[in-house]
Amino acid sequence: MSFPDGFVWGVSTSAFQIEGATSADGRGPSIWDTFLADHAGACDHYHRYRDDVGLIRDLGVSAYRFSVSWARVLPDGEKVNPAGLDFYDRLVDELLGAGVAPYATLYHWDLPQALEDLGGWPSRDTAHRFADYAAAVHERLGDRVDTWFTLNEPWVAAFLGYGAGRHAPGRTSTADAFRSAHHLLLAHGLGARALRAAGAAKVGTVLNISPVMTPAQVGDPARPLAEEDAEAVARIDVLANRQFLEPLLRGAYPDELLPVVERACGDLGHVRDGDLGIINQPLDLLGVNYYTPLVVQAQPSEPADPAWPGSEGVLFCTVPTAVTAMGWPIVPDCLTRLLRRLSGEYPDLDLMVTENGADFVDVVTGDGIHDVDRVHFLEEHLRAVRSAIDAGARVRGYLVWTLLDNLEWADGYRRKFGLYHVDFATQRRRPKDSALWYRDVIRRGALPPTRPKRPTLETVA
Ligand code: GBH
Repeated sequence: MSFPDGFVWGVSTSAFQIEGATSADGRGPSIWDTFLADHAGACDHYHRYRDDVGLIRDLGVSAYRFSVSWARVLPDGEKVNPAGLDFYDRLVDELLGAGVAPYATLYHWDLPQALEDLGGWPSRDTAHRFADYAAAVHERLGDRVDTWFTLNEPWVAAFLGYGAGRHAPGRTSTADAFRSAHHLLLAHGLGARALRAAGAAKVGTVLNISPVMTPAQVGDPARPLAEEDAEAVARIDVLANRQFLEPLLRGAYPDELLPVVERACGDLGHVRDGDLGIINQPLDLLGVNYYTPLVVQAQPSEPADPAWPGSEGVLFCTVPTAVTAMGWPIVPDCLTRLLRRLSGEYPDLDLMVTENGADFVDVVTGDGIHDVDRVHFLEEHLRAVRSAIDAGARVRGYLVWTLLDNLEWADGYRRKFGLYHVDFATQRRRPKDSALWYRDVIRRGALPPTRPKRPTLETVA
């Protein structure tokens, strides 16, 4: 079970989830500061980044994917705050000193509140502001950062933030969700162009592509579908995946999407001539965040879910597989299928798993943090990546979500995805068994021959 030479092992985080220090050195508020009451401390990474880079180095990873807080760099959305950039300057130097390649994500959901006040993502101007912001960050870090991701999961930002209101800024308009999705894509295109013009070595973006299937297909992918179930699967695949993949990689929206957008928005006026050409920039790398599949079936009486405009008659299903603590079904085989699908449809595209991980309840004892469920989860998903590579998928690396237990957005601090445990009262970090296991995998460049056993009642006592 070894991985190709040059395979990138890494770990991912995002600014809002770990940095804290929300008013330090001139940072302005972001939409997530406004949306969440209890958020100011997070992991205090802003002050502890040196120690945290030590933890990253201890893992032996070759890459660390972090995100830049737009509200540190442009607190009022307009004027660059050099002190905000200083933080990333120090972080990048610390990473390079530790032998870890910095991968910068420019937008992981934390829009400056000042730009939300001017209209946020439903406003076209935000895409142009993003390009200016990208250029400002590149100007400071571009001599040392080679790999740039414009956006993280635009589906979430648009449809949970502006459609379902479950994420910041908490707005509930399907029209605004579709306009946001388009403007996020446009921001990617304008940002990618600005980065490229400034000499960025590698430009990519990150999507949460979700394999879509019926409950029966979870265990049996080849299972033939009833016509109405095939239609339900196709409809959700358009909204979740093709809405983003096709403009980015083919320069066109799927035909099936446009009537849905037109119905929600009244017209297609926000999609202007030339936009798709801007969105369709050459991509050096597509980041894929994978956690769990979307499982659906036809159910005529079902109303549309606000996060899925046009999903009338589609039921989102649970499946009788193992689940994480958040209830997300654990289906590693879907990661293989997803990577193979992408490499099949886009044979020249380099892929990277930019997030994969899980929330579990960890067993904290005096002698360590025991998270055998997470070890098993990671192991099974790495096997799935390996199977995809064997089948010819161009997967260049794998980054675990995430370094530290952190602020899990609307779910707060109770969700634990970290390789390192954080005691939020003291900010003490301790490696979980999964951190030690991952370090061993990286050292070997392969999965160890045996996997750790789940403790029995006897061994626990
Ligand atoms: C990632 O998103 C994020 O990039 C990361 O910041 C986060 O910490 C990590 O996952 C763990 O959650 O029930 O309709 O609200 C994961 C993609 C898509 C998963 C939306 C949760 C909830 C859908 N997410 N999904 S809904």
